Amino acid sequence: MGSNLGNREKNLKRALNYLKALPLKIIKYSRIYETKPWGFKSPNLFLNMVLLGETSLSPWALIFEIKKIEAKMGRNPKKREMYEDRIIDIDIIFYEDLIINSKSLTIPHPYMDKREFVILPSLELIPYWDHPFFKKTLKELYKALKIVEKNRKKL
Ligand code: PH2
Ligand code: MG
Ligand code: MG
Repeated sequence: MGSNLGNREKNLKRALNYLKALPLKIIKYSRIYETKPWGFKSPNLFLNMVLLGETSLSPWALIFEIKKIEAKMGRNPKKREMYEDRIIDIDIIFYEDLIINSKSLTIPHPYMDKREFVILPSLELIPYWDHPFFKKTLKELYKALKIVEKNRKKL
C-alpha cells in the first residue's frame, strides 16, 4: 500500500480496515516506510507498507475488491499514463507462486524487483520468498537492486 496525499497514515489505516472486512486474513504487517516518489517527480513523499495475508478470493476477485476500496477512498482514475500523487494505492505483489500476465492484472507486480519501497518492507515479512519468475529470493532481489543502484550512481 502507498499514499502520498492527505493524511497518509490515516489513509493506510483506513485501507487496512477495508481490507480486513474482506475474506482476507492479515498475517503480518511491515513497518511503515517514508519513501521518495519512484518513477515520477513530486514534492509529496510516500508512506508505504506491505501486508501478508491469506484469502479465499482469487487474484481477480481480490484486485476487483481492491479497486472498489480505492474508489471508496476517493482515488481518482488516472488522467494521464504517468504516475500521479494518490490518496491510496493498493497493489498485489505476489499471490502464492502464481505468474499472471493479463491485461488487467500482472502478478508478481511487474516492477517489484526495481522498487526498494516494495522489497525492503517485504523482506521483513518473507525474506526467503522465491520470486516465481526470476527464481530469486527477496533477499537476493534486494542485493541485486542495491548493486544496480550503486552502479547507476557511479555513471
Ligand atoms: N507507487 C507508484 C509509483 N511510485 N513511489 C513510491 N515511493 N511509493 C509508491 O507506492 C509508488 C511510487 C505507482 O503505483
Ligand atoms: Mg502501485
Ligand atoms: Mg495500483
